[in-house]
Order: sequence, then C-alpha cells, then structure tokens
Amino acid sequence: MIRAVQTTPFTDQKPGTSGLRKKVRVFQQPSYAENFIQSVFDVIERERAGATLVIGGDGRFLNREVIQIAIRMAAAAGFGRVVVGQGGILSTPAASHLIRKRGALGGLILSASHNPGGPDEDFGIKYNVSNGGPAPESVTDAIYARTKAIDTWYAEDTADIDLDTPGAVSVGGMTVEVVDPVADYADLMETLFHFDAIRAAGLTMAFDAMSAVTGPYATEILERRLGFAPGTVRNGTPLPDFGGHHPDPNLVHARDLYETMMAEGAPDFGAASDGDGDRNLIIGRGRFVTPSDSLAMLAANAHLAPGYAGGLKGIARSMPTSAAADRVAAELGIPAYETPTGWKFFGNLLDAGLATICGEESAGTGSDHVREKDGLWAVLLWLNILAVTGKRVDQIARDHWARFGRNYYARHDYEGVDSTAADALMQELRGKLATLRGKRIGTLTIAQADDFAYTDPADGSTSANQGVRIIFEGGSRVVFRLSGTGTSGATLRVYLERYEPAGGDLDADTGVMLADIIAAADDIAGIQRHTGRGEPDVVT
Ligand code: VG1
Ligand code: CO
Repeated sequence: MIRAVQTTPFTDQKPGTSGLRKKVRVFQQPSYAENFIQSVFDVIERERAGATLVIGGDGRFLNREVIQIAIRMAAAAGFGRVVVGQGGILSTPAASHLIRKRGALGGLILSASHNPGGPDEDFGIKYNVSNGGPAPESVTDAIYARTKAIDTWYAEDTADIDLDTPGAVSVGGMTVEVVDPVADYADLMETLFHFDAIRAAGLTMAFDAMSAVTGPYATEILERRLGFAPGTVRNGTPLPDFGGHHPDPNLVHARDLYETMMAEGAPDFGAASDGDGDRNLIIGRGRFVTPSDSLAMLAANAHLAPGYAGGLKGIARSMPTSAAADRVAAELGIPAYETPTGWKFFGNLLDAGLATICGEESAGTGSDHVREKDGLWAVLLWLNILAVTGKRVDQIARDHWARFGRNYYARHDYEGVDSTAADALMQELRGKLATLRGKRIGTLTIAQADDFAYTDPADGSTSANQGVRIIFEGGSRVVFRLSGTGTSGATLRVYLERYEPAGGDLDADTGVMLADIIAAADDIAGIQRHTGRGEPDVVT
C-alpha cells in the first residue's frame, strides 16, 4: 500500500558542487530527506516507470536509514528495480559503474564525500543520471525548483528490508536486488590495467582507506587480486564516523601516511582515498605529488596501461587545476578542456568522446571508464606505470618536470568564514576586475583578470561566475572561489600557481616558489581585511 504524506517545502535544498550536503541533524528533520528524494523522482516522472535505480552510499551515519526510505519511495514511484550495495555500501565510482552496467535510469549516492561523518557531522544525497555521472545543472536546477513547490511525498508502506544478505526481494511489486558492492568494479579495473605486471613488479605499498568506503575495494583489489601484503590497506573498515576523522586525503588529514612515506624504509608507493572513494592522494617514497601534477603525469603515461594503449582523445581539467595537464595535451597533439569545478561538467565531454582523462586539483582524477572521479583507478594507473617503467614516483616526477617544466601549486582554504564577509570579498573582487589588467604587484604584472564562464562544447549550455582568475604575465595565476560543498559558514579557496620552465629551478620548496603570488593574492582580494584571517586553515 502506498502512503501519501503531506509536506511543506524546505527552502535550503539547493544542490551544491556535488549534491545536497547538510548536517545530519538537518537531514533528520521529519520529511527532509523525503522531500528531496521525492523532488528527484518528480523531475524524472516520465522516465521512472519500470526503470532501474541504483542506491548506495559511503557507510556514514544515516546511510542505512536513508537507503530504507529511498527504497520505499522508489517502490511508490513505480521503479521496476532497485540495485543496492550490500550493507548499503557503494563507492561513488562503483555506483557510477553499476548505473552504466545495469542500464539504470540513474542512482542515488548517499555521501558527503570528504566531510566528516557522525550524528553532529555531515550527510549528503546526490542524484546521478543514466550515463553514470552527476546530474547536470539543468537537472539539479529542476530538482531545486521542485523542492520549493513540493507538497506530498509517497512511500510504500512496508518494513525495512535486509540490506546485508545478497539476493532479491520484492517491495510493493518492485524488485530490490542486494549486490556485492565490490565485484563488478574490481572486474572493470582488471580490464584497464596490467594486473600481471603489477603483481610481478614486487612493489611495496601503504594504502590508507581512512575508515571510509574504499576499504573493502582496496582490500579485494590490492591485497587479494594483486597480492600486496596483508596490512597494505590501513583503516580498511568503513565506520559511520570514519573513526572521528575527516576522510579527506590530503597532507593534513592523511598525515600518518605522509609520515610513513617520508620516513626511513618507506614503501615504494603510498595512497589514500576519501569518504566515498572518488578522490586519491599519491605519495611516493620521499615524494608528494600534487593532484594537478598527478593528472599530468598519468595522462603522459596512460598509454602504458592496456585500457589506454590506443592513446587519449583529450584531457580535461577544472579551471582551478594547474595547467600542467595542458602541456601534456599540447605535446600529445590532443585537445585540452577547462571546465568549472565539479565532476558534472566532465560527463558531456566524456560522452561525446572529446576527452578520455579528466582531473581536478582537489585530488580527483578519472577517465571514460565511468562518469565519476575514481580514487582506486588513479592508484592502479600509477601502479601500472611504476610496474611497466621500473621507475619510482620520484623519478617519474623528475623526468616529467625535466620535459614539461613544473607548475608549482598550492590551495589555501579559509574555512568557517562568515558568509557575509566571504560574499563581500568576492563581490569587491568582481567589481574591480576591469581595472586590474596591467597592474603591478611586486614583481608581478596582471595580464588578465576575469570571472570564469564556461560554454559546454557538447550541448552549448553555459555556466557563469565559476571563480575569479587573475593571470600574471608568464603564466602564474591566482584563483578565488567559494566552496560549494561546505555545510557551515563559507570556505574561501585560493588557488596559487607558478610555472617554472624546463631547465629552471625544478626541485624547490613550493611555499618559497609561491611566496610572491601568496602576497599578491592578499593584496588583490584583501583576504585578511575581509576575513580577519592571517593564515589559511588548510594548505593542500
Ligand atoms: C570540492 C572540490 C571539487 C570537487 C568537489 C566534490 O568542491 O573543490 O573539485 O569536485 O569538492 O568532491 P568545492 O565546491 O567545495 O570546492 V567530492 O570528493 O565531494 O565528491
Ligand atoms: Co569524494
């Protein structure tokens, strides 16, 4: 029996960079999750009858409860089948793969990614479409519009289903299939990479799953299928609160891994992934690789993996990501694309066959094998490259810089800033863009200043106000934008980049190389004046 429940709209259900993210307490309000899920289902009303829907999440607090709600609502909405990961678990890339493999209409991915979990922390719901990628802005805009008008949500009136036993059950005539969350994904990885070569290379490794969703995937692929020693995967059990940590694979939150990799007797290769398994941190013995550099190095060497032996069609990066990948694209004679922040903008390029590899400075890299960024994919491509070349990470990095030059890069995050102050900073910056060209700050001269706008080459859709770019003569840059994934206050992101050509100073300290750009950033935007902060909270 279907229950119709009267409801009133919440005004704050606008999806951000990657779905709707709020505090758990917000999601726990009566009808909050239901309103959003019903709004998604209402937007796809014409296609949903009899269709397949994939549901899974990163295992964080509230994951199971919201999955049960979504299943009851999917049954009432007339879906034919729900495919759900056992235990409610699906990494974001595995969910993307499952949507594609099953020909599903879409999927609900329950995650707040790298944000912390637990009763006082964060939760999120994201809708992905039939190509396996995050819903494009046209769809998220429609969902948001629906959340503002919704008055009823519908659910099949049944008890919770058993999420822990694989198999199929019926809920109000809809089939719910509980599947192994890892197997299909691990099989896909075997088709892309030289597992035999990796196995034979005798590499040693440390992988930090950060008590998040990647644990079971990494244990199966690295330890069982590739034969890395037991214990290679650390923090491999997904916990609802990620052990009290931020499952954010950067040098702040994955400090233990960093220290392991910089110590005497470090393994050959170190890596970590985030809450939902779509990000990657790469650290070789004694060598941290920035995500922007990792994208460029992976693209330059991808032909060494069977999945990419035929070459790349193009490389795409988000605007704040360093231009290192553009130099690789130029050398390979393939196009380079610059998109707004967030994986949803890569989907069209991948679908249209314009790009093969995509990446973001925020530790996201991926390819056309799915329509999400993919943490373990990046790890496996690195392992494949190390195994085939016999080189280690430090050597790969040095060789790359000697050939292409080096884009010194850092991101400074100012977290929990007062929203009004952050908005004022951006508004003031936007207001003076027209006057900045030609201005000298210390040794730097501003060559171009604009607010990044994007026109999708596949469907012509446009997205404006995607971040302020200040480009200096010689190619150095600073970019300012506000985060679209936070759940309290505002986070100001300042992206800093300096290009050093081949033959220049390629092994210097990043902070030293960026010092004048950091000073110029404060001069231009008045960071301290607006936020009261003299230092960033997180440097990545
Ligand atoms: C951040 C990153 C962005 C990434 C997004 C989702 O967004 O900067 O590159 O795509 O998180 O990543 P923002 O708007 O806070 O800067 V994840 O791993 O949440 O799915
Ligand atoms: Co993520």
